[in-house]
Amino acid sequence: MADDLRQRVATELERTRRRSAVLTDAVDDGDLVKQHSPLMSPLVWDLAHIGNQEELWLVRDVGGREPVRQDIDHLYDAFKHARRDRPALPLLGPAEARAYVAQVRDKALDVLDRVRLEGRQLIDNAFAFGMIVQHEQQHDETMLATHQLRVGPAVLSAPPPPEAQARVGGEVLVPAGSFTMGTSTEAWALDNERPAHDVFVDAFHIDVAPVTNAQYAAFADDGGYDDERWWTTEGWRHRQEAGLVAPLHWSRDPSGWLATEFGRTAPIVPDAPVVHVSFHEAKAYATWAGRRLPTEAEWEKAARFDPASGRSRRYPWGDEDPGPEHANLGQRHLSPAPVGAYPAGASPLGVHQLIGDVWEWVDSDFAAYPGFTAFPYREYSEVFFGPDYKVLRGGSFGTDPAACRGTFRNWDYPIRRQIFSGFRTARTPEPA
Ligand code: AVJ
Ligand code: FE
Repeated sequence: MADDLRQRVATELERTRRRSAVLTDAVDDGDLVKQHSPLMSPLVWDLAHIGNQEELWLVRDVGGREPVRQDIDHLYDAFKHARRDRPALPLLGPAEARAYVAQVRDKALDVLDRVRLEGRQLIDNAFAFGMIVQHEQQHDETMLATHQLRVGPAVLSAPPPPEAQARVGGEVLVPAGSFTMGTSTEAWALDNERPAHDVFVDAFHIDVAPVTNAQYAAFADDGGYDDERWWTTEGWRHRQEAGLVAPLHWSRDPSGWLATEFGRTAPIVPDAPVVHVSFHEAKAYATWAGRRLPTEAEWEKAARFDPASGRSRRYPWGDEDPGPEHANLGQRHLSPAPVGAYPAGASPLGVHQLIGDVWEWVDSDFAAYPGFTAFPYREYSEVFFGPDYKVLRGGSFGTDPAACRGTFRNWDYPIRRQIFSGFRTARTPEPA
């Protein structure tokens, strides 16, 4: 049992490192140390930060071993230096960073071989390894967003996403009632997903699919960006200051809207979910459409609640881990898939593509669930709770299955859109 678990963890660490290598080997040293956007770290920072976190958590904490490079801890502490300031730090260079992460990995695997995985230590130690896998995957998604901002010829490639297999659209009614939100049993769930708790949710309608490029283009083409009525006060101020006219990476062409993805420019795919919109843009679209964004509880109920059994599932399709038939995850493709491409991933109420494709903004601040306790450290989630951050749910095409669950919560500032962010809309039924 313990050896099985050791093998699974080693496989996950290895698989995840291959992804980090793809993202950092695809570009030359100049591109690794360069800042592609003030919103992002140089890729070489993410790489060494991945190693430093693994050193802190697995080598020093779980393993009780001597530090490998205590002298560099401060350079890779995300709270010490803002992303925009990181290129000026005396960072490890590409070759040094690669050697460092490999050295840390050797030690972490040695810790994994010897660590106790029984009883209470099973939970704590296995979680530490699971958390490190998720942490690396999260930074891999961040590095993928950096690649999206990089200017120059394409260096990443992947097969196109599957085509639509079913015609999906419109909305479904989710009946009023309580459901279980969050989890107390999911082994790798982070502190902010815990504990499981019952939430009563009034009846609501929710879109069967994320808002598509064609739908979003209709808003832009209708002058949505120039009409203050659709925007919140804060959203309108940001739209004015930032000069927003379309999603990030869109451009206007006589033939219509184009989008640039990982160095390739092509007409927008009409029936694929819109990506690279901020919370403010998502909310303005919803208001223009006579609708609203779902709350976080509504989103999770639509994603997990099974009316037949009354229980919440791990994923919309059931309790099985995600497979390629369920959802567009893990950088298997380099763009969201058209709506209707994943009928096997739909929820019992018939809501599609809740997991994968695009992170979905919900109209909720990032807040603690009742009974929350910070684990393993306050800086993972607790310091971000409050009105500054909005929640995103469901994961994107760039999110690995290890870092994506029906309960997984992401968060960001409402102005951010360099992440793979989209949305779907909802509405409250009219009183009978
Ligand atoms: C959960 C994606 C908001 O990238 O800031 C990475 C994840 N935390 N290292 C982030 C994270 C620490 C986090 N997000
Ligand atoms: Fe990190």
